[in-house]
Amino acid sequence: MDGAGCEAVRSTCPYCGVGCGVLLTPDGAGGLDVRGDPDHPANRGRLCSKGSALGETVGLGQRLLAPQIGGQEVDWDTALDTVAERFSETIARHGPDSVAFYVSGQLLTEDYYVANKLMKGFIGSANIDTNSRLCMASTVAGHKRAFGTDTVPGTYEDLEEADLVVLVGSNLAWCHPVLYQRVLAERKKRGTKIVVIDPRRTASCDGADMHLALQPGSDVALFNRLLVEIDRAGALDHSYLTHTQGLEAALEQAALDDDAVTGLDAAQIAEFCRLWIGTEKVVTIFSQGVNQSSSGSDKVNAILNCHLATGRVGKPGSGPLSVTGQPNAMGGREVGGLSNMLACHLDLENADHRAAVRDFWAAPFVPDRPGLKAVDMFRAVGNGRIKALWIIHTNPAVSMPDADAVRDAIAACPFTVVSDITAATDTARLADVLLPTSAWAEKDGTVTNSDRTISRQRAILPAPGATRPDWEILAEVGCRMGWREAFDYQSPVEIFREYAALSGIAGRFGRDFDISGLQDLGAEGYAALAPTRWPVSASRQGGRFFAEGGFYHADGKARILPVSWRAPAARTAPRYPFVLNTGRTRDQWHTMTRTALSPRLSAHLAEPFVEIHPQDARALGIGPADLVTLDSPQGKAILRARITDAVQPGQVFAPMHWTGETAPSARIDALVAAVTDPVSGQPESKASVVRVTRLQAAWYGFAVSARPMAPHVDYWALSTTSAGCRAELAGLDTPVNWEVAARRLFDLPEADLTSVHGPGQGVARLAFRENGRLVAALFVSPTPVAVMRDYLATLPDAPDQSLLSGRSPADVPDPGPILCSCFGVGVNTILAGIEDQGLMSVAAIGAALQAGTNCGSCRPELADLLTMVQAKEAAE
Ligand SMILES: Nc1nc2c(c(=O)[nH]1)N[C@H]1C(S)=C(S)[C@@H](COP(=O)(O)OP(=O)(O)OC[C@H]3O[C@@H](n4cnc5c(=O)[nH]c(N)nc54)[C@H](O)[C@@H]3O)O[C@H]1N2
Ligand SMILES: Nc1nc2c(c(=O)[nH]1)N[C@H]1C(S)=C(S)[C@@H](COP(=O)(O)OP(=O)(O)OC[C@H]3O[C@@H](n4cnc5c(=O)[nH]c(N)nc54)[C@H](O)[C@@H]3O)O[C@H]1N2
Ligand code: SF4
Ligand SMILES: [Mo]
Repeated sequence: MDGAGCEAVRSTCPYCGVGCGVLLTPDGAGGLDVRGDPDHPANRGRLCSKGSALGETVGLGQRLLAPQIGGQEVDWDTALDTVAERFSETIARHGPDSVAFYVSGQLLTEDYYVANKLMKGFIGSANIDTNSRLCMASTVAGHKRAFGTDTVPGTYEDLEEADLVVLVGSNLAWCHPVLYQRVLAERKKRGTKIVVIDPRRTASCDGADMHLALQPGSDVALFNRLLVEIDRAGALDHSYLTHTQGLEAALEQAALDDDAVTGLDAAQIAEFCRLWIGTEKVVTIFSQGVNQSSSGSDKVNAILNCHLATGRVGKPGSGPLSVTGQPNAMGGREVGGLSNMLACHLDLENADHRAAVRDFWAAPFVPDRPGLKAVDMFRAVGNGRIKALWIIHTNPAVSMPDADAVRDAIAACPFTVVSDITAATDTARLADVLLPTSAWAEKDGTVTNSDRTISRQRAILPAPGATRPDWEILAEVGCRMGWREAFDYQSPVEIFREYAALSGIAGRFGRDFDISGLQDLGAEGYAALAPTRWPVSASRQGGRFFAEGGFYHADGKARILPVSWRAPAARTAPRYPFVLNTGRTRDQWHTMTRTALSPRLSAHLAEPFVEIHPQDARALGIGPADLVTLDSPQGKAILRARITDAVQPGQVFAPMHWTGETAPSARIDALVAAVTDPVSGQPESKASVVRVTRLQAAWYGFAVSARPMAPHVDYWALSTTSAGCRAELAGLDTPVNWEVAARRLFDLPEADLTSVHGPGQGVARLAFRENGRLVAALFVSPTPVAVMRDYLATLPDAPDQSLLSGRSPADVPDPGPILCSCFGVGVNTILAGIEDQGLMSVAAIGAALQAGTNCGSCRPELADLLTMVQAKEAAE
């Protein structure tokens, strides 16, 4: 075991694209102790709340442990033979394009390589696409158009060198928290300036100098304005411009855009331009507010144009930095996971590239046209063109736009295989064949993070039950389809070596992705592989790209591309007057299959919600904690209203995380239109149109239980607590008998009941005991239930007389909603600290209450609370 301590194993966090190194130690009880790796260049020991809670998510309670066909457990031979036979049969009858793989930026590079080789080399179709289509496709397209290759020029160290960091459509504080901490640490030392460009005020704005709350989708107009101002200010870098072409046309086009569409005032735009132009060392970080747009590729190029025009590319402290979402989003792009690329940055359209890959793989045929991109792929599943589908490591029935239609398409597909770690997902429930895979802490491989650093993921826990790693399952199917020689891998290192050797061929074609320096890595070398930034070849090792030009278009020059602003595809109208923006919360990961297992992560925002401006809420008669219905032309959702001026009037924001498993009426992608960027095929997940109405619920409920609950009501949302689970409930009709309803909810036909009715019409409180021990409680009210939720969630430890009152006994103060998940510190505790102990800074809160002193992810929210209290005091 390499590194710190004799037992700790170095690995990589399986969540975001920051790619933090972790030190893992088994706790002896099936769990893991997780610490930040002080030697990993991405995080130097830091972790965010999600990384710190990894140990709470490795339990086996929800795991799928054996293959299933039609819901029945089978052995691996039966399952694998069935998959191989059905795919082979379908291909024989309907051709290779009648089958498809839909994979994930969370696969390890080795898994991805095998999936891509199987589809593009041997099945002979390019119908393999990945959830990176929903995530990074616009950046890939933008990079390729500008640079001739999909390459992030800079490195994370630029964040320490930059004097200005601009976040465009990135909530870095919540989505890449360790990078945000790196920027904040530097800001504290050197006063790095931060600008946030986002229609919504996010946690990332708390530490920022400027927040440009532009209109959704108007980024191109803003960056076109910046390009024009760069020219006007004489800030063009003429010597660097010799490495580029297209400036004149781009400037002409830019001048045609009217920056009024941003909705920002002219002074603010001017101030932003002045700051950007006047600061040589500027890093522009961009993410899903840019990519997930019907003009996503143009947004990317509008940003790259400004960096190219000023020569601020690949220099220490300056450059564009696309932050990748998933842990191996970058690796997937390198390995050719998208339906329009070959492995190692080789091009599907290039006959020489195709021939080289075909020869290297000894493959029968490499397709010469791109396969279906995600949205089109699921359309083809829906209309019957795709007849066999294999979904690996992703949950499209939740995360794809028009999710109800996608769910129906998967359900109707003649043959669907799903590889997952759990059967409890919206997608897995639709599978004909369900394949159990080993999870991150049980498997070996590599991932590449946002700054091209390849890190090892290392197995530390035994693979439970019959689970097997993804690469092995894919290779087994390849063998059984008749290509044993090509898929006879025994271990991930063999795959990695083959991949590295292929990248050498790409290098000889003059491609940038070349890791041939690692092609002779032995098992020991692979085991010990330290984080390594590519390229790794005889001529180059790591570093930045393009500081001296050297682009990958045939003439070696970058393209400054004329782009112009386009409004989002869906237009608001009297029937759908709101723009629906969607995204992430701090402590949940996508469809929650892992993070929702952690009580402390579940405590942060325990229920799906929609942010709505106070003015709009007032006009619609929506009060705090009301439930609202969102309708779009695609679908419908019920969510809790959070009234806040963080969103602009006419706009609402809802998280993407909730699913059929956790809150079936809150699957937000059911509302999102499947409109895509014409260049990248990436869906516009951030600008659908909706109608908002207050839900006229007859009753509201809050329930806690030591065991799983099975709600059957109009609205419910479940979350994990340290004692079991809790649920928010609501119904349109009041049950005739609350006792019957509660017993059914808790599945407690026999338990002893204590119940209190009133005070007031329709108020009921029911508590159930088994052997004298409290096991469940339900609180019902005709208005949203006001009880001390976080206190009650500690049941069964909660003393009962206080339980039925819904309040804690006087000597146990209610900590309020948990803000600091690492130390379980609640809002009320922090507020009391600020008011009673006079804590005046985030540091003082940390010193007195520990809040914010571990991962630091909650520091922006602590700062927000301080500002709120101070503003209140100032007003008094
Ligand atoms: N906690 C947490 N962290 C994560 C993830 C997670 O699930 N949970 N997922 C990971 C993944 S896969 C990804 S891709 C990243 C995503 O990371 P981010 O892109 O930072 O996250 P999002 O919340 O999707 O969107 C970012 C912001 O875009 C803004 N936005 C919407 N429309 C526009 C627009 O037109 N212009 C601009 N400028 N901004 C706009 C939204 O208001 C939102 O605040 O996060 C990664 N990290
Ligand atoms: N409205 C809206 N929709 C969005 C977005 C948005 O911002 N707004 N963001 C989009 C983006 S950027 C992304 S990246 C996607 C993410 O969306 P998804 O990829 O659908 O979300 P995850 O929950 O990460 O799904 C991963 C699945 O893999 C399973 N799994 C975990 N470990 C393993 C393993 O080792 N092997 C296998 N085979 N399975 C495993 C998990 O249990 C889970 O079911 O969502 C997209 N959808
Ligand atoms: S920032 Fe957090 S989620 Fe992202 S890799 Fe690091 S610890 Fe994991
Ligand atoms: Mo993503």
